[in-house]
Amino acid sequence: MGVYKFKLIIIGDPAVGKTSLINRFVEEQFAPEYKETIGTSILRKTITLDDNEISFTLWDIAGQERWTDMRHVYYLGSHGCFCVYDITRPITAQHIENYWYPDLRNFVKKCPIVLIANKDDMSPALKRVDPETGEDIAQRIQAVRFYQTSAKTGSNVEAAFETLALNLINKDLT
Ligand code: G3D
Ligand code: MG
Repeated sequence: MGVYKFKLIIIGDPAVGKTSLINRFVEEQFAPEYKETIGTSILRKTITLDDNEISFTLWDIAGQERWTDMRHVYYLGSHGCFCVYDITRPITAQHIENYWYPDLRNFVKKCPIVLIANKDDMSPALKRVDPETGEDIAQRIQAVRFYQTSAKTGSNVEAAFETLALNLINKDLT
């Protein structure tokens, strides 16, 4: 039992659903605090998990995915990270390995990662990245877990956040 505060970041190509995932998780829609200088929205959410109170500060890169100048501010001090790709666009999954993961590790050496394939609600014909590919990428970037989520239906969104939180708490205890 304890009280925790974690900064989480969410990275991935434009339009994979980063903002939608955060909005789905933070149902109470407080006006997000927008930091114009660093192109980032910051939202807060507190949950109770196994008797622990966990306050998240969620940093949304908010349209500045290609803007690298202030990237170090975004990454600074993150405890955990979601890497998100769009299950209908294989290029966005490749970019996790070729771009986002190396970029993260340039700035944050160790924080745990949950890999997310978002838009799992799309019709099977449109889902062009299979789960095995997702699991392979997860292994190669040493993610603690891989989820297929839908920000639209909410499927697996809470599970992804809870997994990252539990990983951070357990890390804290050792
Ligand atoms: P980003 O923050 O990564 O750039 P957004 O992505 O959250 O802005 O989402 C980009 C588009 O994808 C949005 O559509 C959004 O509604 C849609 N989207 C996000 N998550 C899901 C999902 O799980 N399922 C489906 N079907 N669509 C999703 P628009 O049309 O508004 O651009
Ligand atoms: Mg966004």
